[in-house]
Amino acid sequence: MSVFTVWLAGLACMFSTSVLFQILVRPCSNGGVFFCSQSSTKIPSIVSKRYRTAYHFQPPKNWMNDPSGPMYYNDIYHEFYQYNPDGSNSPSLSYNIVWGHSVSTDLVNWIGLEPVLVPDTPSDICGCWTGSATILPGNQPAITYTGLINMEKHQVQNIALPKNRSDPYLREWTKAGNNPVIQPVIPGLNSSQFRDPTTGWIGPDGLWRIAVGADLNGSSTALLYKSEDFLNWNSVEHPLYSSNSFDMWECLDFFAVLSGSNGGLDMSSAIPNGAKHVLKMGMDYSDKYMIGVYDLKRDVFVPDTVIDDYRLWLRIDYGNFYASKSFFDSKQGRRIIWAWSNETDASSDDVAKGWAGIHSIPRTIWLDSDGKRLLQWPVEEIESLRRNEINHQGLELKKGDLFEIKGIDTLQADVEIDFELTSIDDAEPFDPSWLLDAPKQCREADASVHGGIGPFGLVILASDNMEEQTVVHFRVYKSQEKYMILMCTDLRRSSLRPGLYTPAYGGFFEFDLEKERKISLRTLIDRSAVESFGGGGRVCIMARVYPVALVNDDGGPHMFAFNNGSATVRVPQLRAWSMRRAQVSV
Ligand code: DQQ
Repeated sequence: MSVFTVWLAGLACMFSTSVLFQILVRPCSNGGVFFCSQSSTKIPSIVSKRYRTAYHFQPPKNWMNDPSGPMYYNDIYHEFYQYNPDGSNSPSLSYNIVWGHSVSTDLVNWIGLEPVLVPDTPSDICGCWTGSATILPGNQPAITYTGLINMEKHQVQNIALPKNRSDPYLREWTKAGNNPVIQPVIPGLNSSQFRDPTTGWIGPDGLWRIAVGADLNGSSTALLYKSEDFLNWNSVEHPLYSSNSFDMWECLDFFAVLSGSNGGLDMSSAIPNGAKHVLKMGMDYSDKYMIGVYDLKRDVFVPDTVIDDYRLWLRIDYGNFYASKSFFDSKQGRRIIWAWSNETDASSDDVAKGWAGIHSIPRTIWLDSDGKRLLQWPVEEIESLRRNEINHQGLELKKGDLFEIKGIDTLQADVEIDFELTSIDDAEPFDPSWLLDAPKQCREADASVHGGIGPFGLVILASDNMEEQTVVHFRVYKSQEKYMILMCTDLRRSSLRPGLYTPAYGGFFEFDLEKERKISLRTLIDRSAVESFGGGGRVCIMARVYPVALVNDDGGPHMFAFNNGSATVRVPQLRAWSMRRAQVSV
């Protein structure tokens, strides 16, 4: 089937198709190889409703950061979040931050409620920071959270319980009378780096446990605490896990997973034999994780592999995705994770816009059948927003080809595309040192650089003249016995607007191309949010973009599938939908 390069006409410069491609992906901007003309595009104000996401969660106004204590309780999903009630900037050093609250029955449409935790007691007087929720026996929900107790940022751990469990929305919460339930009294513990208690789990001795991230003698440590009643806590002499690779881990998450099953496990119940455990940690503004076992005798987490250099640790998401938190969804028997995605405009822009921060789409998360990495996929409920399906089959993308995807709302879309490799002989050699810095590889081998197999992928949110474009693409390399796929989301030409953070994000995943020739890509486009899932959710990349074309173009920005590698790539199936607006925090 032939592929159309639809915007040949109207371009100032005429080259052959493959060179044309380079013009299109390296347009009239810094670093571009081919220059057509300087941009004369007028940059409109960033204060435009068009940048506000339509189906990613955000409160009606102001600043939001970490998801805190997500849970499913009595038929309702609860989304708590770090919220600044006073404005759309990060409150200075997060002083006075509160727990915002929204509820949903479907993880798509949300009702905004009043904050549940505000700084009003000595144990949280300067801020109610991140924490978790646990469903205790007798269907009793409990929140564990960090309180900031003074301007020196000293941190303690607190408990809160619902005031009235028969209120279906759990609108009011009572702080425990014995707060703080945990103080930073361990020798060597830095009391200003001691926070974000996890969801509780029960050990074989019937006692509850939680972990708290801390800087202990300069090492990042998951401190372990035990309790009989969830109200009175004792520190355990040894940590759950610690590493000297970094000084502090934020927003720890500890959960069990079963290899070969995408079902979730409830940490409030006994974990079946053979389950693996995951320790997730926030560091350096990225969420990393280790897979291992929970040694019940020693009460420690033992990673399957210990890697000294944390740059090589696996990441939940390789983009703008931080402070993620997971929970067990007893309704569907799955584990769900979501995270904060910060704005990447200037903080003065956030003040002007009056809002800042969104949450990723809730994702089901599970362990791959080889036990080596987590897989993620948007919860199926999000598909209820799909409309106007378009479907293309049997496309063939030769080197330099672009295929325009038309007939859907390119600002609010869900795109699923399979790229089938016709041959794997052209794969270029893989250099293991690239694993240390995949974004660098995305910058150097970007979409305009011809490869053996790839780059191929999607160009989205592209302006009429292609000066602006966001590119999500893959490239295939051959390592000794396996194939390594690089997935990138390249924002470097995403906007003509000055003052934005526009990196190229990237991550690698192993893929058995001898067995499976199709590499899938799913991209959720939601105005200023671009959330992509590569290779069936092996690498996920969340990104924020502010194209001028999103405000200026009446016809809407363009979307293309492309290939710029020597090997022809087939697209056996391309399905895309417009996405309806969800009711978020009404
Ligand atoms: N944000 C919270 C902290 C957490 C940090 C404060 C991570 O509890 O460590 O808003 O983004």
